[in-house]
Amino acid sequence: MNIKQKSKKTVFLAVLLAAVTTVLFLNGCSGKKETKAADSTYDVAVFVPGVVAGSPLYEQMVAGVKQAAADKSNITVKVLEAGFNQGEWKEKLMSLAAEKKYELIVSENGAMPYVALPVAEAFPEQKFLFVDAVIKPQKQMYTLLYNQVEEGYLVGYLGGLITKSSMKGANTDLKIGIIAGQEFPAMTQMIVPGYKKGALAADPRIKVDYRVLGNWYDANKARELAKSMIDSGVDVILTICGGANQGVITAAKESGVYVLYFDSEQYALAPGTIAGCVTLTQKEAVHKLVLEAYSGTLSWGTNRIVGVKEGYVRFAEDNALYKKTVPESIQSRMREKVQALKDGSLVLPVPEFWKN
Ligand code: RBF
Repeated sequence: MNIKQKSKKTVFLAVLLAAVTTVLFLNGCSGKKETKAADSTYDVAVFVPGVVAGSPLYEQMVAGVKQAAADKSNITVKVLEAGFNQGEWKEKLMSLAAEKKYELIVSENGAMPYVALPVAEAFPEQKFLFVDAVIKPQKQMYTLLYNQVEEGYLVGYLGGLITKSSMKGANTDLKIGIIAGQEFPAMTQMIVPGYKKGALAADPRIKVDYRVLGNWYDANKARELAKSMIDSGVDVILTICGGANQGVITAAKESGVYVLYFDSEQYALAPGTIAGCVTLTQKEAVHKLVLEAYSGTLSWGTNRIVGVKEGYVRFAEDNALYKKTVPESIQSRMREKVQALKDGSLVLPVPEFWKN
């Protein structure tokens, strides 16, 4: 190769290198859209505000997204457990959105739409699906809120019927309990008031002992708390403290009293101890909503509130373990209440605060 040929080759290589660099650079700049066109995936991130294991609604949310991904081969799922330090959630959500990889971020609990507001502002293309939550219409968000007044009422009524019954574990005190992981608006304005109302519908003399654990994971502390309630005469406890629920179940089992379980059907965790489960069809809801978001039919900026009538809040009354634990006289009164909520002869609206 002579000098002329050599320099020709150098120029050619330089031009080629410049062209390749330009293409790579443009691809990098154009970001998500171009990459998406190339890989045509629909990427969903599930932001878990806590950990999945032991938290009934988080488990259902993840299962619902995974079911959507099983239906559509180009839906991908990443699950991010943001942990129990709530002060870190905003930053973690911001980082997730900053990846600009996910068409949809799915999360759950009443605090999350508010945590996400500044993130939505910073990333106006990012879409969010929040379940078990509500916020004023925001065009990047869809929220689904369950009527937890009804949900609390059904277990409160059952607790009331049990504490005044002659069931093996029921004492003569008319006292039932509720243990919450932490105090938050849905707890104080829907769940606890619903629970109390249900209990009083069973017998107006019933007292409700409401305690707050202070976290969603400490089963030992939950066990002690439950034990002290039981010692003071409580014979039925509604447990809503995520991974710490196990401690409440242990204390109840040891003392031969009853547990009411929230959000999912879990009689098998402690047959004979778990006397009633009220469930939310969150897995199905998330599955359906993710598919709608995927196909472009989800109407962003919508807030939906759903309850017993719409089939989203259910009392798990067909389970053999429930039928074995609770006498038929109580089962039939539960059926009547469920029917009353279905046919509208009993109306338990969510407070105005939630209706944006
Ligand atoms: N529920 C859980 O089961 N596990 C949790 O870790 C958990 N963390 C929560 C954190 C916040 C800030 C809020 C508002 C709620 C949390 N919940 C948790 C409650 C959950 O969203 C739901 O309200 C209850 O499970 C009752 O349906």
